[in-house]
Amino acid sequence: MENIILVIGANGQLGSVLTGALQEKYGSKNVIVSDISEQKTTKGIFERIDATNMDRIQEVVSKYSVTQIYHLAAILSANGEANPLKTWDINMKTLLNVLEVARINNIEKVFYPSSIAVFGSGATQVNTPNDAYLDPATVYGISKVSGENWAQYYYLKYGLDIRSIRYPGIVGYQSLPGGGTTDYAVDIFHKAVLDETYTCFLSENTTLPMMYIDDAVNATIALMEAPKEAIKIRTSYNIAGVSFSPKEVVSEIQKRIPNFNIIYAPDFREEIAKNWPKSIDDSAANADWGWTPEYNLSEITDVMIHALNDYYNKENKSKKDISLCI
Ligand code: AKB
Repeated sequence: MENIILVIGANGQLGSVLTGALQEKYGSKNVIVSDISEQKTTKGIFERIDATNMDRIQEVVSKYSVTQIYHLAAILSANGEANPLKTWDINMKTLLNVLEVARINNIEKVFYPSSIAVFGSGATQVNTPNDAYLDPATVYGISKVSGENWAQYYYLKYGLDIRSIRYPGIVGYQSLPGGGTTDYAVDIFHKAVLDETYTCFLSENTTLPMMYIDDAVNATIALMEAPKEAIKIRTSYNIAGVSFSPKEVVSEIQKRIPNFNIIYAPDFREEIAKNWPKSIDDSAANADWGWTPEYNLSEITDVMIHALNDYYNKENKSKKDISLCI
């Protein structure tokens, strides 16, 4: 049977790059691109979906005889704190709608993104294990812990083949993140390339797990393509890339742009970050489906500065156009 993939939330930071990779792998005609906002970054078949509306998901699934769903829509950690009840409502309603549509339509596979935000002060912060105690301090984290458990419930109760990854902060030049605690690690490169001072909302020594976007995309596709019997964890897999602090990024940037300047003005996101791991134990992902990252901080810095220089030099673009630069 041919794979027909529906990507929900395809305009987001990960979605816009992952969708392109899926189109390349499975063919554009087999990937249905969807988002609550109009088509932005990717070409191909587009359907506007507000995932809080189950009937609309069902309509698109029926129209294209969808066999796989990647559900990427969510409100992230920092934005989520501005309106906790709305965040809970949207993050949970969209997931439950996807799970129900998947169950009713015998969807072959579902992908659900979780996050390092599931961890809180009860987890060891260095090399945080997959099965650490989960006591998140943000509503986004609470929704992801619940989502992981709902994923496992649908797997155990209905046999739905749902797979999940706990992403660290994602760094990429192709798209901007929206409302997360790790967003600084993208914003900083834009400011550096534009010769502007960056005001950082985290403290200089706040270390967080991060990952280059190509690694995140590769991990997602590797997990989804692994044989079913290899998937032993049905809540969510830890995956690690590289851990760094703002100070360490600055030092890498200054090797390439010596005049780059940063000011530290930590805000509420510092408190969120302080509760998250500094590094991640991803040995289960490695053992079960062969996960290994490729990019270290120096390589990430090279590729970000190179690509953003090209981007800004080319057409005198402004930062708000960045999502169009793939
Ligand atoms: C965020 O900062 O909220 C996200 C995440 C780690 O899930 N990037």
